[in-house]
Amino acid sequence: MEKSKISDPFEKARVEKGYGNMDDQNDPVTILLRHKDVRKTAHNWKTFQSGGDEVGRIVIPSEVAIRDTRQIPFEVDPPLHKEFRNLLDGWFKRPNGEEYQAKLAAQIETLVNEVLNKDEVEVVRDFSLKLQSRALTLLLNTPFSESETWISWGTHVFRSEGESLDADKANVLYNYIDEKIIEASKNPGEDLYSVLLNSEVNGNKLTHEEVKGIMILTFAGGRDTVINALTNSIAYFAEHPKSLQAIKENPEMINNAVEELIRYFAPLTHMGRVVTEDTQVCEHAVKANTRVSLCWASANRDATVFENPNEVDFNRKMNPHVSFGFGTHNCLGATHARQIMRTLLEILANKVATIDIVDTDENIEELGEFNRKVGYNSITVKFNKY
Ligand code: EMZ
Repeated sequence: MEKSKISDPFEKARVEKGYGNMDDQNDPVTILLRHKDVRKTAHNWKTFQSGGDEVGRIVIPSEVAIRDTRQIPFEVDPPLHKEFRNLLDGWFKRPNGEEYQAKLAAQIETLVNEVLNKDEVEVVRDFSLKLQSRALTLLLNTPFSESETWISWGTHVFRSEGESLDADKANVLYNYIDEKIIEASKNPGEDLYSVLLNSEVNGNKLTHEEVKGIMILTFAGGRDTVINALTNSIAYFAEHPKSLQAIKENPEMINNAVEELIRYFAPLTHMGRVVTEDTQVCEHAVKANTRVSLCWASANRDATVFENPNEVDFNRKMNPHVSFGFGTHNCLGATHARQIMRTLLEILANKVATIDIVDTDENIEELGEFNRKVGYNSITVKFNKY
């Protein structure tokens, strides 16, 4: 089997019944698998809630045990959700700006030059994590040097090797953010902390806790997801050098290529919702106060929507993938993530002729009856110049 392949473990269950089951810390989850059901459920925020009292419960694995701060706007439902999105959307669309893009391209070019001069590179730690952390300094508008601290935290802020939830690690992030908020309130600058401290929602200044919730989401939500997207892209191009050449020859295909890679990789497998009343999904009864999950990874391979869903096809015409979620809670960081991917593809296509895979250790998620490869714990490659 190709090493870069991300197979679809959900197909049989998706076709036969439309859902699967998993346990998570004694709080079971009904995993919704069909594109239509996933979108419908994502839309229905009244019956399938993101907010609610138990902060961290919609994440799988649940973060109830390691987090008290509500991530905003991710764990807030309408109508308040909209107020926060209105406040944040403009800031998170800055990656569309020319100056931002030039800075991002310069960062990525430096990093690609660095790895081109090495014999072997472990991509997760020495490429993707660095790229993600450095790019985050642009999104937050903080000094570049902060990225050194973030890189030292490793790929996930709540998980460590061997531990799916690591409270000590989470506290490192919480303390860091607390400190930065206090600093910004004493000495306001032009970074996201300062901007938020100066903002109002519904006529009230944001509290420390609200700013913290937005910042935790910004750090956690776009971390392993972006790292998976970047690392999987490198693995893909290692095994499909012609696709990289095609991009070099036809740079106008980059946007489609990025959407297709993101569909195929689905860097975030699924996201939960808490059911507020007894109801039904795909003719299956679900009880109030249980959890369902919207399985983006499965929806993206639904053959009723995507032709040859298990193939990466940069010329795909219709691509209504749900890798950035769907409906109310569509990904706030999507503009940034897309810009990172586009820039990476452009620079790789121009500088890298081929990539050799030396060694891989896959990251397999265990989801009850399903096991899904989401990326790599590590993958060592050699980048070859033109
Ligand atoms: C949460 C989540 C958001 C969660 C879009 O996803 O990402 C996960 O990696 C975090 O653990 O807390 O931010």
